[in-house]
Amino acid sequence: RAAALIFDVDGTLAETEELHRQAFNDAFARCGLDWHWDRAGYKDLLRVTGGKERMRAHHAMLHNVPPLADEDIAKLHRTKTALYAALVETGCCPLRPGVAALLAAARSRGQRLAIATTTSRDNIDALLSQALGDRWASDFDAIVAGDDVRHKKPAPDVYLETLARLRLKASDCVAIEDSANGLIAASRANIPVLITRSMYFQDEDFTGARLVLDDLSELARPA
Ligand code: XBP
Ligand code: MG
Repeated sequence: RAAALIFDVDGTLAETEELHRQAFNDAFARCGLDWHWDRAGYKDLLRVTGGKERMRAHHAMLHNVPPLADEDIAKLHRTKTALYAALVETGCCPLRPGVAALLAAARSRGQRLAIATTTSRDNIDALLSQALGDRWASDFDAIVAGDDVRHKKPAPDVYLETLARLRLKASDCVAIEDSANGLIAASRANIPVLITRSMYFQDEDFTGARLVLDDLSELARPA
């Protein structure tokens, strides 16, 4: 049995990407950009992890457009983050099946819990306060967000930082992820990976994962 479970957030704990997409599109409109990300385009853009990085990547593909300064990207991202929080706070994004039960079962077995994500601490807080209550963070021994580390997934940084904060060896943990980028990040940190397939990553290559599930309800069943 693993000493700790390390959870990705977007796609793993909840199907958040449609809310991220909506928040991006609303932020573009508010900031006077004529960008619009449809589902198919967003699926491709998800290869680039991190909202700021994703907008940069999109801008880099456009022709004959004025340059975007880092502060423009930062402002867009602040706008997007506020819009995302407002969406999440409506309560429209529950935890995925089996997540709450797995968290509870892990706690009762004495397993430690951690979060290793590309998104921001504000976004995790918006989602988990809504789903688990204001004191949600006290159940987690390490919470590492995208901007806490130098390189986002698929780099291993966020997982290495999580292991350092937990003071555990990689082989004593299990990472729970929904994307190939997440699988690569955890694998580069030598952490075994369990995949829970999400909406945008149904057809990803999950070679190297220990287990691939459609959702976590299977695991959370009482033994
Ligand atoms: C998800 C991401 C994030 C979100 C947007 O990664 O790549 O960029 O799409 O969030 P993970 P931000 O599943 O590892 O959390 O705009 O805050 O980056
Ligand atoms: Mg994810």
